[in-house]
Amino acid sequence: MEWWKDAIIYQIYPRSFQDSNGDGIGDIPGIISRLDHLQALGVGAVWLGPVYRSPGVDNGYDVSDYREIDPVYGTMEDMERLIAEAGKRGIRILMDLIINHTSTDHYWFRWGRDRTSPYADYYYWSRGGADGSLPNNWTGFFGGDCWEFDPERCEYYLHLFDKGQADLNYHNPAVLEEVKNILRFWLDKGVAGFRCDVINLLWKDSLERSKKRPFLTGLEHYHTLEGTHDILRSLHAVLAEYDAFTVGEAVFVTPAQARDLTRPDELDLVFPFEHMECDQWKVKWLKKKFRPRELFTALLRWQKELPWNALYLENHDQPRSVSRFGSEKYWRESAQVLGALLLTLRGTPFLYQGQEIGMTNFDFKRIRQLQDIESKSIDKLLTRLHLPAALRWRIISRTSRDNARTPFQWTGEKGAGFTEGRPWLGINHNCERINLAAQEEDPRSVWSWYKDLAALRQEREELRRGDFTPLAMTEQVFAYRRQLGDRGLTVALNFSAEPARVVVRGKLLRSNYDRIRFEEILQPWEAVILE
Ligand code: ISL
Ligand code: CA
Repeated sequence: MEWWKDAIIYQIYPRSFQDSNGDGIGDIPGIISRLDHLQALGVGAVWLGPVYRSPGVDNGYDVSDYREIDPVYGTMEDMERLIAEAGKRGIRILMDLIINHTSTDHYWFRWGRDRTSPYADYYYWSRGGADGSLPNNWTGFFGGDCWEFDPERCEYYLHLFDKGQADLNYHNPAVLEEVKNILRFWLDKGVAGFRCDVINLLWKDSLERSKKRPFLTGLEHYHTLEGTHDILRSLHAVLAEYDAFTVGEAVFVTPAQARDLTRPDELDLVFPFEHMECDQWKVKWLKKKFRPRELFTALLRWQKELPWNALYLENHDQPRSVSRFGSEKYWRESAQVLGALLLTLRGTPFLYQGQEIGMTNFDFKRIRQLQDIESKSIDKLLTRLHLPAALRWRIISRTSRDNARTPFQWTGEKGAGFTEGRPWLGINHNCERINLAAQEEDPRSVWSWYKDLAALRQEREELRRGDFTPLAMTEQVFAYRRQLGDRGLTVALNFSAEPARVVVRGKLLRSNYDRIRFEEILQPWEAVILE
C-alpha cells in the first residue's frame, strides 16, 4: 500500500527537538511529549534522525551499535513507547539507516583490526605505497583526503566522511547479511521503514587513483554504480516482507539515476540535490546570489522527469529555507510562500522541524559557537589555505549545517521551552519573536498556514495525486496547476518583494494576505491557491 503518497513526513533531529531531563540534549521521551504537535499538523510519518549508540562525532551518523539506543536519547523501552504512542496517533516511525559507514568504535571495526578475526574484511583496508604514501588520491566530503592510518593494523582505512566514520566493504557478502539483520531487528519492532543515508555511494568498484577533481576526487569509483543497485535489490527482498518504505539520500543524482534507484525492487523514493544547488557554484561553500528562477527550473525538471518526487526545502544538512530563499523583511510571508511550494508540488513533502514556524539560520558570531564536524573540518582546510578569519567565517556561517540544528523554538522563554538546562547548541535570540507559542493562536501565523495547507492537502485529492502542469515561470513568479480528472487547483507564488502580475484565474481558496478576490496581481511574497 503506497500510504506515503498521501502523507506528509516530518523530520525530527532528535538532539534539537525536545529535552526532557535538563541535560540540554533532545531525547526520545521529549519527542513523545511533543507528538500532539505533530498530530495537529496532520503528519503521517516521522523520519527520526539517528538515535543509535554512537560516540557522536557526527551527531549519530557514526553508529557504534545498531541495536541499541544511545543513553543520551533514552532507552530501548523509550523507543518502543515512541513507536506505540506515535502509532496511536496514526504516525509511523522511519529510522535513519546509516550503512555506508560505521563508527570506528563499532566492534566490527575494533575487532577487525585483527587480521585473523571474522571482521577483518568488513572495511576497506589498504597498505598504501611502499614509501608510506596514501593508498590513493581520493578526497572526502568534509575536505582533505579520506584515508586514516591505523597503527594497530598498520594499514589505512577508507573514510569518505570523518575519520571516525569508516566505510563498509560490500565486496564482503557478510556485511550485507549484517545489514539485512539490522533491518529485520527494527522492522520487527514496528518501524515502518527507513531514510537511507548516502545510499548511492555504497559500492566502491576499485580503489584506483583517480583524475583530480575540484571536489571529491574519486567520486566516479563509487557514485551510483551497478554494485549499489545489486545491494538495494538484495535489501528490498527483506523490506518487501514487511511492506516497508524507503527514501534514499542520493547525493548528486540526475533524474535518470533517480529513476533507476526507484525501480520497483529498489527504493521507493530518493532525495535529489539539484534544487539545493541553485544558489551555489559547484560546491556548497561557494554561494552565489539566489535567483528564484533557478530554483523553479530545477523543481520543474524533477516534476517532469519523475513520476513521484521526495519534496524538501530543508533538512539537518541545509541552511534554513527562509534565510536562504526567503526575505528578512517579509519573514512571515516568505516562509508561507515556501510552505505553499512544499505542500502543493506533486510528491511526498518532507517537512523539517522548525520549518513550520519559520525558524531561521543561527545568529552565532564565532566558529567556536559551532558543533558541526563539517564546519570545523572546512575551517581547518581553509586555514591551511591561508584564508583570513573574516572570510572563513563568511563562508562557513552561511553554509554550516548548524544553521538547521539549533533547538526548536517552542516558547519565547529562556531555554525556548526546549530545555531547562544548558542547550548543547545555542538557541537563536530571535526565539523571543519566532516561537510556536506566539503563533499557535494567531490565524495568520506561519504555523497556522502550514497546518491549514496540510489539511487542505488531505481534503483535496488533486493536491496529492493530481498531475502537475506549469502555467507561468518568470524571474519571480511560479504558477502551476494540479489536476485530477475534472477537479483542479491553481497555485501562484511570488518570490519577491515587488508586486507581480500573473495571468491565472479562479475562485480564491487561500492567500497569505487578507483578500477576498484575486485579480492577477500578487502582493510581495504572496501565495494564492485558486479553484
Ligand atoms: O551537507 C551536505 C550537502 O550540502 C553533504 O555534503 C552531506 O554530507 C551529504 O549530503 C551526506 O549527508 C549524510 O551523510 C553524512 C552526515 O554527516 C549527514 O548529516 C547525512 O545527512 C555522513 O553520514
Ligand atoms: Ca535530554
